[in-house]
Amino acid sequence: MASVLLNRFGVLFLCIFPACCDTGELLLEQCTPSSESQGTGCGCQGLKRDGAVDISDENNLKHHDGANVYSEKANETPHAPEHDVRSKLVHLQGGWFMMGTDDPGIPQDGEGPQRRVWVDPFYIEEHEVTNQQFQHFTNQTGYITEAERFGDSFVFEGLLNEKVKSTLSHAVAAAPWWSPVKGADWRHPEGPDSTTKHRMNHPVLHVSWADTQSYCRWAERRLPTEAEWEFACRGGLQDRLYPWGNNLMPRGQHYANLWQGDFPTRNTAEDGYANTSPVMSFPANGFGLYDMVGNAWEWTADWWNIHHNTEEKKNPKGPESGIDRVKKGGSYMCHKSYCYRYRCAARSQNTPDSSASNLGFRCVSDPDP
Ligand SMILES: *[C@@H]1O[C@H](CO)[C@@H](O)[C@H](O)[C@H]1NC(C)=O
Ligand SMILES: [Ca+2]
Ligand SMILES: [Ca+2]
Repeated sequence: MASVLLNRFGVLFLCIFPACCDTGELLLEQCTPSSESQGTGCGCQGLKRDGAVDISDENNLKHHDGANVYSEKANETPHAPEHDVRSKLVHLQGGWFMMGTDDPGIPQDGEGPQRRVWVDPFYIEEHEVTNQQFQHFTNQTGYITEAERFGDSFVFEGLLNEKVKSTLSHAVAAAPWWSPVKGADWRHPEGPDSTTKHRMNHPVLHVSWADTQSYCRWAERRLPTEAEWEFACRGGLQDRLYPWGNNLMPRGQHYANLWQGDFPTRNTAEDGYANTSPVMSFPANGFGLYDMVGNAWEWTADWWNIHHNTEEKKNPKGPESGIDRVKKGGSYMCHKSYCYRYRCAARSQNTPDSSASNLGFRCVSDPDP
């Protein structure tokens, strides 16, 4: 049975895994952000939906299943090139690699210990799913995202205009720069007055974990496991912080869309972008993959858990159950001072129904049988 909890930020949320709720220790670790994580946290963990909203496991959305039944009368642009419809896939050989780190930037995120992990060969999309691609999917299927059903989504306040700001009811206490904005969704990333018209090649945002499942299934793909994502991020390098090495800015160049300046008040956008950037605006890693760190956070398939050991693992899929799903890579909002998570070993989490103005995804595919 589900139980409703009030966390210390005064945000109601539903714990659908009583084993977690019933254990004080687990509750502290998994159901509320730890106090230490605030200093370095994105505050993203505070993005819980109000208990008053029908916060739910995926099954509670069953009455919306009509939207998930893909329309036979597809409204597809007849001659859209395949790479506009779905991203190009890059083939990765897989194999053994060292996952995680023994020198964790944010130890309480469970970045360590470093461990030997095997991943089978797979294909991964070369860039984050774009607005254009997501629109193609919704045009064809009539799919309605969870943020559209809930009627709101989290937006970084620094991107809101005064009109929208004046309508805000409350922010997340631990992360006041996040506001639930009515009418914010993937088509309206900064609220009802905003549009993606000039950002069709930017990563789609405000997608929940269930939304990513629907998209990837439609694309005949799936979300990467955390291990696959991290293998892809590392681009064939060993024991490096970033997809390109250990130096954040080789030859003084920006290699990812991150935050420069002082978070959350001053974004100098020295890298060219205060918000998201068009995908592939920064150099690819050794595997030819773009924006693995920065631009939008990326959902993975795994449940969140911070306890790992050094035991060798083959194709790990994370815990069987959990409260939050793992996201990887950091976003355009990450600055070293508070969200040093634009590293391959870094990780963070959100409840699967969360959606926000810095969270997207990409899909992977298994080799043909
Ligand atoms: C989706 O449909 C709209 C309205 O018919 C159209 O303007 C748009 O180009 C379509 N987008 C894609 C990617 O097919
Ligand atoms: Ca930037
Ligand atoms: Ca990214």
